[in-house]
Amino acid sequence: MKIVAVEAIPFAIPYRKPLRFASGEVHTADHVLVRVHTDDGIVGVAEAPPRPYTYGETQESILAVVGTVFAPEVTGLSLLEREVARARMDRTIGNPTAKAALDMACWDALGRSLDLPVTQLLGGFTDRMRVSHMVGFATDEAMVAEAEHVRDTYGITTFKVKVGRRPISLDVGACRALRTALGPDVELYVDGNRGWTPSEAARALAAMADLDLTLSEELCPADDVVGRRWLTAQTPVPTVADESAVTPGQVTRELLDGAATMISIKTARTGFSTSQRILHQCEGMGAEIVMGNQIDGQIGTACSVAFGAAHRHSSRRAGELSNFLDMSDDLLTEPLEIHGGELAVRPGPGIGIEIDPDKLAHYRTD
Ligand code: MUC
Ligand code: MG
Repeated sequence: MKIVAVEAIPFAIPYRKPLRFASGEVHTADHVLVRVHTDDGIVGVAEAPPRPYTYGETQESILAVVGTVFAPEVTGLSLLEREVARARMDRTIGNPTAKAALDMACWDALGRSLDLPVTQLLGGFTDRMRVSHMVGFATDEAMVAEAEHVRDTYGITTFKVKVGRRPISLDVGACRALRTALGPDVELYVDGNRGWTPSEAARALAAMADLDLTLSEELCPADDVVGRRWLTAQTPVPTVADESAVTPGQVTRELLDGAATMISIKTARTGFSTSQRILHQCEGMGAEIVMGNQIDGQIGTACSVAFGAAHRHSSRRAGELSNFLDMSDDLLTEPLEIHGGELAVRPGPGIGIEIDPDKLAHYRTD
């Protein structure tokens, strides 16, 4: 169970339809595949999605930090020394998706070594999650058509609508069009990716008061310290901290400040080890959580559902597990499938996925 090598492989898979949101847009999944090799021939895998507009990482920076800093720090450790690996990686500030991918690849290798699914090692609560679909910026008609297609094809009835545009009336109109078209039985919530000021956010939420929004995520920047508290104190819609709550310390700050009432957990940025800390922290503080999506491919989505389904607290709400549907292809031998609005955890040891060598050879860019 000793780590003997770590590989970081860049790849690029185009999106059929780009995702647009207030802080950026994604046209290509230019991710990094991280592979951890052990002395007994086990290989654990995970992927890191660079999100420069959220964390400052790029594909090149992930390759560099894994190759030159993290790989030497974890090589020689046992897969059971995950706390040592985490402590060593934490000497380096930032780089959340690079650290997370390495952490999850180690868990995958551990599961494969023990011939047990990671989801059972983490908690084994259930074997599936309801899926929430993210609708990016487009015309009202295109956003409605996408949501209807996803509902009719995959049975998904929970939608996160990207907001944060200027003028705010664009987003208010889109949310109203979605509610009108989809009816009262679907769940709608919004994510602003820091696009609005607190006063714009307050006006927009007031204008949408009749739309039965269940959550409002990251409507304005974390540095709007007083404004976020002011907003959270006045809105009856729970406020979710996403990119403002990437570390356990930031989670504490957001919740104790009254800047947010709920937390989005993304395994793509906190792996399994730190996500589990944040999950327990939120449970202890009485804060609900959402399993978020870092615009993950199928590898990242398999990680997210393995984690989300493993715990009661993370499996209560629909998880954001459908962004991979917009990719033109992926690297797995067996694609993930959403049926009846649910995604099942992959059976099998580790995360339960296998990389198709031909697809990797085709899409790798090194
Ligand atoms: C989300 O929930 O914000 C968009 C940017 C990012 O960092 O994650 C996505 C989805
Ligand atoms: Mg978000």
